Amino acid sequence: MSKKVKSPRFAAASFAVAGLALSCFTAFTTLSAQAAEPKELFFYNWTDYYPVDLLAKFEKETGIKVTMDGYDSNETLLAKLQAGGAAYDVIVPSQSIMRTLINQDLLLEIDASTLPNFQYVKPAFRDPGFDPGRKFSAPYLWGTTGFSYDSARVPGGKLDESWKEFFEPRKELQGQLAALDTSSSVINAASHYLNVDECSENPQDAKRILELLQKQKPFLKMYSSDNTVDRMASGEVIMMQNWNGSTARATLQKSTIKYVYPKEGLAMFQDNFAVPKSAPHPGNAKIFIDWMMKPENAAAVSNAIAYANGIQSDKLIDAKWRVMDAINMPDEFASRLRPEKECSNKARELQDRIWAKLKG
Ligand code: N2P
Repeated sequence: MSKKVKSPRFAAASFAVAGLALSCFTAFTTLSAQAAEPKELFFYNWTDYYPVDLLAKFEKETGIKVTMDGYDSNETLLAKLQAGGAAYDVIVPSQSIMRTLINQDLLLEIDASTLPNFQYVKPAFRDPGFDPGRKFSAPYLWGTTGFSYDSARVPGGKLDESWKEFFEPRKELQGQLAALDTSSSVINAASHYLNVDECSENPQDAKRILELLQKQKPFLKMYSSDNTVDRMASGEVIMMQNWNGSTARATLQKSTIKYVYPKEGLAMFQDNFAVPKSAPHPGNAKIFIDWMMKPENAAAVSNAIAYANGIQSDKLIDAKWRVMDAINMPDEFASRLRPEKECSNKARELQDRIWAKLKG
């Protein structure tokens, strides 16, 4: 009864009321000044991370037509932007690549806190360490990356709350599991299991991670970050590394599916809207980002795809999610959450090498 959807503990900031009134005025003039842009928007987002019917609502209300394209990792997003030439208006980076995007001058300053609907942002999401003052981003969804399994198909109906079940699977489950095809998610989980820093620059740590993953690989049916709801719900696999939202949706179709918060720790991500410097329609991007901070629109996303958002919209969230452990994390698991960190270039290169060797 006392369980609640938790907000990640990002640094909170107090909000000056006088500043807010001024900000709204600035935002209004900025938004109207850009009315001359063609009414289109290119949205580059994580796969299966935005309900299509909500896009239709946005198009109807604003007349701006949205084209949405998908990716499965921050690595892919970063590489696309670094390569240049990508024409996206709104992107969805996690906190773990925000500083890199800002430092490499890849983001447009949007001053999200001056947009009218910023008033609805939860205090814990207003002034995060990765983007002080929300100059470059607005909050979208947050969640965790654990693993899920079908309790009807495992021996004894229960697995331990440990990454051991996933990385060193029991005989009965070998060949019946999948890992995400998102290098940082796989490496983060392996690091947590081995108790090494996920941003380690030490080649010895990298070696241990690679060995663990190489030993696990023959037991995997696949690496895939697509179709994460249906793969579990259809029974194609018995266990898989999974995001909490995908698991929750699968659980609606098959109630025996469980989500595990491994005792060794699991990644917590906070995803954000941002606008690349190269965006062809920055004005439309701001209109979209502002529209998404309206509680009813943020809640529509959470209700459709089952991730918590950073907007004051808890009252609008469907009861069915509020009773599900994957979304409504039991209190005792809070200490297991590991907010995704921003790794150094050296650590990232090491991770790229692990991944290339594993997949090669
Ligand atoms: C779900 C995407 C989860 C986003 N398809 C993780 N940052």
